[in-house]
Amino acid sequence: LQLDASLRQGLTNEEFLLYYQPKVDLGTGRVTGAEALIRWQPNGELIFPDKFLPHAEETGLIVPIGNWCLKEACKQLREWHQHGNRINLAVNLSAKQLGDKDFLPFVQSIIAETGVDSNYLTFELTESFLISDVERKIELFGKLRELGIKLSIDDFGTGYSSLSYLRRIPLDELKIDRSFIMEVSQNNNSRAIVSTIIYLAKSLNLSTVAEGVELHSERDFLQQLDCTQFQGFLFSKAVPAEQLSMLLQKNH
Ligand code: G
Ligand code: G
Ligand code: MN
Ligand code: NA
Repeated sequence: LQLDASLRQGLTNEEFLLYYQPKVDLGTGRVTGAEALIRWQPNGELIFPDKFLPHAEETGLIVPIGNWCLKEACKQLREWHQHGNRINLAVNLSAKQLGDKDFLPFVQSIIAETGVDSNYLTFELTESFLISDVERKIELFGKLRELGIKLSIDDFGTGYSSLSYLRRIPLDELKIDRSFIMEVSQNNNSRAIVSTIIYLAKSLNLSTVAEGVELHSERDFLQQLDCTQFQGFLFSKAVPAEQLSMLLQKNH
């Protein structure tokens, strides 16, 4: 397939890059972290992941692409830390990446090679991860956490899994899906769902990140509920590494 060949070429020609969306602490208003988001720039034009990740996921190319992202993210995080910006960085993982036998040794080798402090790394997983092979994953998650890596559930509340995994899987964070945040100003049900997720997370000792915050009213609502952090256009969209560095300067 055409797209397949282009993506492979993209890897060899280093056409992928990472953008970073700031994560803002709702208590202090400071940028305490960021989420790495892949972009593809084959010929000047910036292509967003919805145009190529579903295909990469289908063909398995997500494994080398996702592994590239992880390594690039670790290099960048190490650089920020060297410049005194001790932020956290979240990386999205695909189920196929995590299912790869060599994933754990790969993570270990990246940490060793880049010299990154893995206590500042978060892996974002979707609920679909937790449908199959749960025992094996609990073991793997335990090993990742021994490395200091935090585990977060992305798009929380939109998947098909039951809540029972929350009892069994070692987690650190829930990310509340943008679809709920979008509606908190107009919809009582969305407000109830968001406050219940935050209450649930607190009871389980998990931190919470609200996604897609665009309005002051949304941020104020989340702050009242003691949500930990937010991401969204209200503060910033995803930006290139140099621009995130500038946002971090304003932190000081
Ligand atoms: O900002 P944006 O359009 O990039 O993000 C779209 C979605 O693409 C994200 O919600 C995320 O789930 C997915 N995504 C972005 N970067 C990566 C990545 O490096 N790996 C994986 N598996 N998914 C990613
Ligand atoms: O990891 P994930 O699926 O959540 O990626 C976030 C996606 O949501 C990206 O496509 C990103 O561009 C988008 N996004 C991030 N913040 C906002 C926001 O405040 N509003 C909207 N509409 N989209 C956002
Ligand atoms: Mn994410
Ligand atoms: Na998300």
